[in-house]
Amino acid sequence: MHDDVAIDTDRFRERFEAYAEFGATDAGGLHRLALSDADRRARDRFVEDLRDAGLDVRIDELGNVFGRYEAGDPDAAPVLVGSHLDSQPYGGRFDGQLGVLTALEAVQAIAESPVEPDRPVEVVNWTNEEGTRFQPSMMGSSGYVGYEPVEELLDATDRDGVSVREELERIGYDGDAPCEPPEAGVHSFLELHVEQGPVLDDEGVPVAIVDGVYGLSWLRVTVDGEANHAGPTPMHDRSDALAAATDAIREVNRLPQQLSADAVATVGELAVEPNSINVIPARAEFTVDLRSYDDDAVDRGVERVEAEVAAACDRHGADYEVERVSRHHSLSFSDRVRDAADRGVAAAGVDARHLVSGAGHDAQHLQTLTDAGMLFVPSVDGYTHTEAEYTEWADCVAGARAFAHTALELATEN
Ligand code: HGY
Ligand code: MN
Ligand code: MN
Repeated sequence: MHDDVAIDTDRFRERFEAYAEFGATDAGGLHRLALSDADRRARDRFVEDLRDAGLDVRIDELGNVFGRYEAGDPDAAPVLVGSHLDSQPYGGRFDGQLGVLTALEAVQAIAESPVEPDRPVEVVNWTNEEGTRFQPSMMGSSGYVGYEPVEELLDATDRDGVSVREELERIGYDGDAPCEPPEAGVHSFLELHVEQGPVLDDEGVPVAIVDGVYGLSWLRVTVDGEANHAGPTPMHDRSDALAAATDAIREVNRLPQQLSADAVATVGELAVEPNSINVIPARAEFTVDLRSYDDDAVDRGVERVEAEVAAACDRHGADYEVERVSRHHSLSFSDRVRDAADRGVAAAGVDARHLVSGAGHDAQHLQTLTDAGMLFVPSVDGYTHTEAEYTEWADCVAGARAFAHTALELATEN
């Protein structure tokens, strides 16, 4: 166990406040959609900080940004540490950003410590973790582990038809490095993230070691009816797309308790065409986000959503299409990283407990490639994906200390 890695709390805080300016909202949150100009400004500052820290910078085809600390055996598989800099629309400034800056600070603290790691350590900012502008979410890590083909991910488009490929070129992050692990493979991956739930804050515990992540399915449902005049068209003579969609959405919201104790379902997007006060809706499009730690419950949920959409459209004489946008499986993180985290937390002298994550994270892709794990710090009142997201700075520092010690455990274990 090492107890001589020190977080530079001034540097850490200064950086956090500086990055929080890139896409800052008036209410103290972040509006920094993937590959937007605000994302570019955060990326540019990140590259600058990596270089100032003496790290070798590499940008891959999907815009993932790596800073490599050349330590120990240069041919050894590196430890990867990091998270994402993109945010939700009007989201919080801790989700993702805290993880990237904690990883950078930890690597600098290790480099400044008397301990020489046995292997390189790479800091990473993963492209488009949130998946709000471009689907699927966790895009950069998905391409990196080979879960989805890089070419397909580059062709993903946003609501305006702009592709990932075009935006990467526009902001100058269409990197040359292949989007794949190094020849030597990856020794392990560690990510710090805000809990995005109330448990740590309720219990007054500063850090969690994450045991696993829920399974997740995203669906996009399109319902097509017939536009007509809202006045003279009798109710029995309509094919109202929005009425069919809302029938289905009501059933989607009743579904979780029929699936598993922890299942959740969310309809986050709804669009109506022509969206006119006196026209019967011709088209309604909505999304469904289904999650549970019980992966089978997610699959059963997808089947049930499709059945409820079919039944509602049948009742309303409407057509429909259900697109299965993405599917991420629930998983447990590796014992090796969780054990290193137990040692790291002890070395940092930080109180901790274990938790499972309802939110998706890049770490769940990395777990399919190597041994991965996560640390959480509290979200005050559990708020996240909103400007109200907040973590006490003392908890950010405790998390960074635990993270740095855990990363060092991984970088020096034989
Ligand atoms: O959807 C999620 O769980 C993550 O915030 N992208
Ligand atoms: Mn996140
Ligand atoms: Mn998020």
